[in-house]
Amino acid sequence: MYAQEVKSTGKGVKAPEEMSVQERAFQARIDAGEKIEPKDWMPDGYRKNLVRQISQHGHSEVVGQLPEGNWITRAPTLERKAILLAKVQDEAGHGLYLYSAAETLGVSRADLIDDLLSGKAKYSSIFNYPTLNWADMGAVGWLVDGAAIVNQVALQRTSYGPYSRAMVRICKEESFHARQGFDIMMKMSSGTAAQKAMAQDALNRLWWPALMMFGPPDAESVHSAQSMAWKIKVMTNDEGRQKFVDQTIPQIEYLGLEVPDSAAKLNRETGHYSYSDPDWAEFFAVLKGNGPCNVDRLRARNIAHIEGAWFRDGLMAHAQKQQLAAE
Ligand code: FAQ
Repeated sequence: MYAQEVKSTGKGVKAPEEMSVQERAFQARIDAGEKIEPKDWMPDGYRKNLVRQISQHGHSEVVGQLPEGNWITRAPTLERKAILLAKVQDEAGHGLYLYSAAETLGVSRADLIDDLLSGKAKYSSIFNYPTLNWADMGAVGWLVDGAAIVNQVALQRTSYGPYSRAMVRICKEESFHARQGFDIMMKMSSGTAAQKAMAQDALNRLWWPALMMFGPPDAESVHSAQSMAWKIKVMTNDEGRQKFVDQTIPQIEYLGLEVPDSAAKLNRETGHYSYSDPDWAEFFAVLKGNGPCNVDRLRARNIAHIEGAWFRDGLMAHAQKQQLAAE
């Protein structure tokens, strides 16, 4: 059964007969649905792939604060401001859970952050798009957190224990985020004609980048085959994208807005919507650092890191003092 799966996933995944005894035992644990814990033996490739994915996930949460943080001081009411503030603060917390999960694999948080700041590590492409007005706060919460949830709900079943447990908590918070976004969209799309037009415009701009969040098409995904075999990922990029499209189009219709894709159509037999591909050339350009906000995002993170040095130093000095007192 497993051999067949491996052969069909292809792309560099070892067949059982090519595995060492240890690797076979490890794969058997994964196939049986067991969680792998930090002190368990694991193949180097599993560890590296997890560090890559978890740290980039963490970086996405941290950089993801910027497009919304930008609107906290301009929220239209005190209530909206408090909600947005709480949401952005949650994203910082998600970054911390994820960096902690990555650290259980033997890497240092400082090194991971250096990789983000130098531009070596990736973060989600979506955060390289600007948020131009208040309707974008609705569209980000609804579409971006909505897409993140589709992925993260599945990741609760990932094989690495600390990552999976971090996802459980993150998903609870993300569903509040998506609801607050949808609530903004409801208000705007049932408001004045100008407000409804703003909601439609935000949807039109963020729809395609939201589809790109799930990664390149399966045929071009570098890591999917091995990540699926190890259950680091539990659904493919295209499966996630389809789920998102299927859940979001009825919500667009409920809002009375137009689906930004004229080819989107429900297939009543399969229950799935067809949809057009986003512009993959644009996606790869954003990954290479050439999106509308890549330079600004990295600059903002670098400035925050430099300006926060005194705070980190203070925390370290306090921790050392406490340790000395305890000895
Ligand atoms: N953006 O082989 P694959 C959030 C890279 S959380 C940038 O298919 P994989 C919450 C990929 O890293 C959003 N890079 O990769 C929030 C790889 O490059 P590498 C983040 C991308 O890993 C809401 C290369 O392309 N969620 O938004 C993207 O198997 C609101 C080849 O691709 C997660 O990170 C992309 N969209 O599948 C926060 C979930 N797609 O590393 C604030 C965990 C691909 O070899 C406000 N991650 N790449 O240099 C995953 O599930 C996977 O990593 C995928 C990509 C599905 C994102």
